[in-house]
Amino acid sequence: MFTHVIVKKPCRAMIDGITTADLGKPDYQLAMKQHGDYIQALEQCGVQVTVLEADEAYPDSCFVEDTAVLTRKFALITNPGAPSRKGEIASMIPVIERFYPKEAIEYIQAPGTLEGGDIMMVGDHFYIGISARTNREGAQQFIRALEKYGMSGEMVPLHTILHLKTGLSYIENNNLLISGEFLDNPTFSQFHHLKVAAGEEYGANCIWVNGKVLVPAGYPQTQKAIEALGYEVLVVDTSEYRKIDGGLSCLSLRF
Ligand code: CIR
Repeated sequence: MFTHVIVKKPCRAMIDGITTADLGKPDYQLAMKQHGDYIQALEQCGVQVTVLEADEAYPDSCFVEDTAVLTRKFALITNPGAPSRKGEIASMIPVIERFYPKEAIEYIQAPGTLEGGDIMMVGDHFYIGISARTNREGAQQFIRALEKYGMSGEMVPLHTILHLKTGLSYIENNNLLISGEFLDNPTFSQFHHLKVAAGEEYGANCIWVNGKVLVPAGYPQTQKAIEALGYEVLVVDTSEYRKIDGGLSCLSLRF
């Protein structure tokens, strides 16, 4: 169960966030409204939401998931692989220190890089995507930290997608939303697969929060498949974040 969530409001500069999508620039006002709806959905899941003010210096800073990995035993401050995002860490450290004692905060050190979007938690085991943003050195540092606290991690090389959780979401009870390059990956064969339908790939990024699942608006087959398993689904529109390669998981840290 999660008790806390941290989010950061999008800044006006978000319209210049890093993107590979060809969907045009985000509408900032609509993004703000969607952010408010996202917070409301999280509150419905019974968590206390800490809302950080926008940081105009960093266009992608609303995607707080990439700056830290919050486990039940320790916090990891990352070193984002995207050069324009490295500076986001500085303002997150004091926030994480409100929730974790200093001796339970670990850091990814250069040349290691790691972004939280590449980390998928399954109990005390963590899958780590090796991507354009997270390198093997960063993953090894994280695995060493996990082992220090009696947990474990393993690497999953990525081929085409941005982050591990762009294409995979663990929604507990052995259920895994899975798409694209992961479908035939034996690493995930022990999970019950919910295959994301062709054309709904963006819907693979959902979040489980205390028994409910937040699903992006506009992915009806994915939504139905999750509901069919008995989950209560909360639909949240993230259209403006999709334009800068962001989704539901990227917008929060859940712990
Ligand atoms: C970026 O490219 O870094 C942002 N525009 C999107 C980050 C998405 N974060 C995530 O999947 N965890």
